[in-house]
Amino acid sequence: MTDNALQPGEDGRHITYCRICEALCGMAVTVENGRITQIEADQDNVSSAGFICTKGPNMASVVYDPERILYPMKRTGGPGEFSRVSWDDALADISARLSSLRETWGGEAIGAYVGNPAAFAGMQYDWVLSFLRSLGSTQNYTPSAGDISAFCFATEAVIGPGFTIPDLPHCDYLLIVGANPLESHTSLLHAPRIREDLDAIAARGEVVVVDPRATKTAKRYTHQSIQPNSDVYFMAGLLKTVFDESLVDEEFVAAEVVGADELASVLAQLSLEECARECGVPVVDIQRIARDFAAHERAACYSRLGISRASYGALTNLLLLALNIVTGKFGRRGCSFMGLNPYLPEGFSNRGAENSHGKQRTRTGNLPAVGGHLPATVMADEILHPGEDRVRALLVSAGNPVLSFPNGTRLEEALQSLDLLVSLDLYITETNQYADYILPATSFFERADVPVFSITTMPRPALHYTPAVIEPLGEAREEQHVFMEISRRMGLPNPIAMTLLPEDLWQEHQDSDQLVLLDRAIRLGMFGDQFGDRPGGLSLDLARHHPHGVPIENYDAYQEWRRHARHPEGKLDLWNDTIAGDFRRLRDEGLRLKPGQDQLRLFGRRSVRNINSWMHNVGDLVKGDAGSPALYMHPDDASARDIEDGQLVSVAGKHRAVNCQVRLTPDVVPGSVCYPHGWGHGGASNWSVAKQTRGVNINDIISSDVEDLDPLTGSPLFDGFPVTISAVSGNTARA
Ligand SMILES: Nc1nc2c(c(=O)[nH]1)N[C@H]1C(S)=C(S)[C@@H](COP(=O)(O)OP(=O)(O)OC[C@H]3O[C@@H](n4cnc5c(=O)[nH]c(N)nc54)[C@H](O)[C@@H]3O)O[C@H]1N2
Ligand SMILES: Nc1nc2c(c(=O)[nH]1)N[C@H]1C(S)=C(S)[C@@H](COP(=O)(O)OP(=O)(O)OC[C@H]3O[C@@H](n4cnc5c(=O)[nH]c(N)nc54)[C@H](O)[C@@H]3O)O[C@H]1N2
Ligand code: SF4
Ligand SMILES: [Mo]
Repeated sequence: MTDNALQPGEDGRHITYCRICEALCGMAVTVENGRITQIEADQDNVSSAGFICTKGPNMASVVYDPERILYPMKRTGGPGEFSRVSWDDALADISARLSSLRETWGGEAIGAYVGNPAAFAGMQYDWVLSFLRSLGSTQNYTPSAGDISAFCFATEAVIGPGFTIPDLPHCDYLLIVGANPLESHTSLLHAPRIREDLDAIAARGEVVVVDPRATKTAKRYTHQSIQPNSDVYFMAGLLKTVFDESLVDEEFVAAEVVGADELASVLAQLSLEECARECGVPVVDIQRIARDFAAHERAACYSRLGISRASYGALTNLLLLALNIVTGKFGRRGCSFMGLNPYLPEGFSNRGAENSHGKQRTRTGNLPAVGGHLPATVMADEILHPGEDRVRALLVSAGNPVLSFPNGTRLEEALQSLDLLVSLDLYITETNQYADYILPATSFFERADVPVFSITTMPRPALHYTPAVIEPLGEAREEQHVFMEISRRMGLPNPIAMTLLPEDLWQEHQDSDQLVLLDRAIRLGMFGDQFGDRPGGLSLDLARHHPHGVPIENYDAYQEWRRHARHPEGKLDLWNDTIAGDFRRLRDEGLRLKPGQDQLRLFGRRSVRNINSWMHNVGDLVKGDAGSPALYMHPDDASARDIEDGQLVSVAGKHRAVNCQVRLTPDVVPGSVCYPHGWGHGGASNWSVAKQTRGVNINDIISSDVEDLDPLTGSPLFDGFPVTISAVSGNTARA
């Protein structure tokens, strides 16, 4: 029996890939008596070639966790008190209640929050949006404001929706600002063998890592320290140097760019000294990095979370993209370029499309949706704020916003005020303990998949298809089938057909699920087999016969952005009124949340042994220090406060405080402290192992007050929030 011919649950060695994070590492999974008994790296996966991290093999402990929810559950008592119901009863009641709420209050009464793991379940973000659209609702919340909104704001403004990525295989100088790919395994960039990529770039030239902490990535390459929440000044300083020292690629700018003059003229109003003072990077270092960057023909600047959840996160992302563009390091070999989207139809063009930013806004705080995603930062307010059009029912899939966003306590209050809360998850969590229904989702081993979003972030694109490795446990069901069934019972079109097909085909595809429709999209896409007209072209059938992945080669990747360019003449557009307005805000207000005299800037971190809030119930992943995160603090800041290593301290934000243990380390820049998110398990969640860990919920002390958010995205200040640290007597590490 060949590797890929196994049926789900059949004994043997199944080839698949991990979907915990964006690396999508190839896996070889042994199934015996229908159960997963071993998970190893797939040595032949065309992308990960034998790499796997510690979380991947531990996923079996999630699949078979005795605390996993395997049957539909209805709440029959207080938080966390559930009893088993049938799928039919659950779906009948949910559909009827949604229909009745919609009839009484209109579609806007129904909202959704779709969390991080949905990024690896086909097009879940898109078809949930379609589902809401079919109801007449715009209440679509995701973690984007804590993650990609700033990035997406910039890309959509300058080019059009899509993802720009560095050309790792050909780049000689990589400037990484605010990302830690050796521990996060990359984000908005699919490169499972990132360490080898970065080592090769460093051997050819240089990798510079701008980070307030000497992370694993920073330590391995050239580290440039910076103050949290100040990158807007750092990026402005780099660009200013580029303009002042004539490092602009004039030919490229003349041919492809509009708005560079406007950008140059606002930057002229800032001095390099001011930039250096604000970000803590000396003028000479800003100049050196700008010159080195410009001097390398094949250079790229890449960034992720570190610059995105800042007071000017959106503007910073725009400046970063502008740096790549005005130096001519865009759409060229070895530089930054737009990732391929093989699911778009052949001949696709985005010319003349409108920028969606700000077209939709929250009722409370007037914050914009970015790419159709509203900021979860104000979701609690949107539920609690009185009014005819408030959200009264919420569907939560693959998310735990009570822990992942600020002011979880207010969200808990809001969730309890809803008429209907439905969750699709693997566990009873801090969020869905309040649900009326918890519907059991499949783990990724229990479903077939193709990477839809990730493929657009691959410098070396490849199509990976995986069948399910095992049958769903208990009565677990795929999210797509649950949403399709609710739509059917409510008399609404199939949300997946709505996402992938023109309206005249919806009826015909009322029962088609996403694999069928994604196959159709890929076959009609620029590399597709065109249903036989282009033999050898892509189809899921082809991918099915190549379980280690099908590389997509022989095309000019660097020109992909032209299909996505919104500008009527296909230009890269660096200027608009929103950007001008944000520069005025910077000039008039500066950094609003600067720390006071005795305050420090709190920022976050990720470690290889955990993922956001949800693998903490796996004993092996939370042993020792891994289950007891500490507040990193510089020894100078500690001695100024009479704080010793290992001591319990209070970390006070604007409204609340938490207590945690301090670890002194010179790795964090003086003036800052560092603590990870996703901890503080409690309430009536059924994560008994996770509840024994000693981490606290750091989001308790970060503000979601509207005046503390980036007005262009609604992003909270996850990195750089001013906090006051003081010693606590006593010996418990729990707040
Ligand atoms: N302070 C601070 N806060 C942050 C961040 C930070 O850096 N600092 N990071 C932010 C970022 S980048 C993100 S993406 C968010 C994450 O925010 P969320 O997406 O809200 O939270 P997760 O912890 O990823 O929760 C995922 C949930 O999905 C469940 N789950 C796992 N697999 C599946 C599946 O296949 N199907 C279903 N239906 N459920 C599944 C898990 O049990 C868990 O309950 O957190 C944000 N919050
Ligand atoms: N092991 C593991 N992997 C993960 C996750 C996880 O929880 N655990 N989460 C996944 C998710 S949801 C995401 S979105 C990605 C994120 O992927 P990354 O963005 O690569 O992950 P982070 O470790 O948050 O990296 C952000 C870096 O920015 C730095 N930083 C903080 N503040 C600032 C600042 O003001 N300026 C600058 N220049 N740098 C700053 C931090 O010190 C950190 O090193 O990771 C994914 N991968
Ligand atoms: S890096 Fe780890 S968690 Fe991420 S895809 Fe690979 S094995 Fe899974
Ligand atoms: Mo994320």
